[in-house]
Amino acid sequence: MLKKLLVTGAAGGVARQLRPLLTQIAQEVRLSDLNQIHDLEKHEEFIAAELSDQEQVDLIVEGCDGVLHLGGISLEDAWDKILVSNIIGMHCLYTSAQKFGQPRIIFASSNHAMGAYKFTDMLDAAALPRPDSYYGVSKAFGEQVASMYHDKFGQQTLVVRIGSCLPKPLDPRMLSTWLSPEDFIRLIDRTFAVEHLGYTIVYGASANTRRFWDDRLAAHIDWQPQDDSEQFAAEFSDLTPYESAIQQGLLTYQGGVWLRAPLITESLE
Ligand code: NAI
Ligand code: 15L
Repeated sequence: MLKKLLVTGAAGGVARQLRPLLTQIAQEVRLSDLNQIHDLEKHEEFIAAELSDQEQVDLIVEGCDGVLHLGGISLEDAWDKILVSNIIGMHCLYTSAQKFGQPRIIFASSNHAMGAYKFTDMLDAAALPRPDSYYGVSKAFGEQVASMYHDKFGQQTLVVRIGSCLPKPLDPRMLSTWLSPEDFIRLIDRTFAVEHLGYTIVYGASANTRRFWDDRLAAHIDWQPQDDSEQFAAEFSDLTPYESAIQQGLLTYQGGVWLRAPLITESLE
């Protein structure tokens, strides 16, 4: 068990689902975000930090023996916003980690780093990134930052290309991409328990019947997801047109509609 886990992006949707389960992972949890968190449990503390500010990131990383890096822009946005939170932020985090004992890092990458692959493609960790958005590009960049810090300095990271981490799938595509919060916790547990993590990439999806990702290249961490989104399939009234569109190659990209959406061009003011 970790002594102190840092969770960035702790005011966000994924952290909200994981927080009650993190007592399985660490004795103490340090939550950080731009936005304040008020409902702290006994084992939790909160420190506000801007991820692109090196001094602030130093303060949150110091004293932690593991990091769950969820912070950043989590959807497509203007390039300059993505640049600050996801690109500069990633550099600050890895710079701090080198100063403070190289805590293992879990980097919340995204399926949108691979979102231009087709639904009919079965991807593993050796597949090259094919981002579908500025956001996806920033996640591919983040993965490469983690890779470089591993090769140069031995920093260990789990890159998890999260599909859709929600209490349940919200549309038919998520029957393939859904990651239950419980399976995410199982993954976090394995990441900190395994003797040698190195630089490992996994696809963050539960054991879904319709999964299109293959995690055999990460077999050394022995993550065994247990949930299957098929239990929710009946909630989508008619899957037939959707399934036949996939079969005909019309439906299309693993990242859904993102590849075909226009880029957001207005800038930060
Ligand atoms: P979210 O948008 O709900 O939470 C992200 C948090 O990061 C927010 O609370 C925000 O205030 C904080 N943040 C943004 N920029 C910041 C900055 N510059 N400094 C400090 N804090 C900053 O996102 P969610 O859904 O919780 O996702 C968590 C992570 O997982 C994100 O990195 C996202 O890209 C990734 N992810 C999530 C998926 C999902 O299904 N929810 C799927 C794939 C990836
Ligand atoms: C993501 O990367 C987003 O952060 C999340 O909000 C969802 O859109 C998810 O991917 C998805 O593709 O379902």
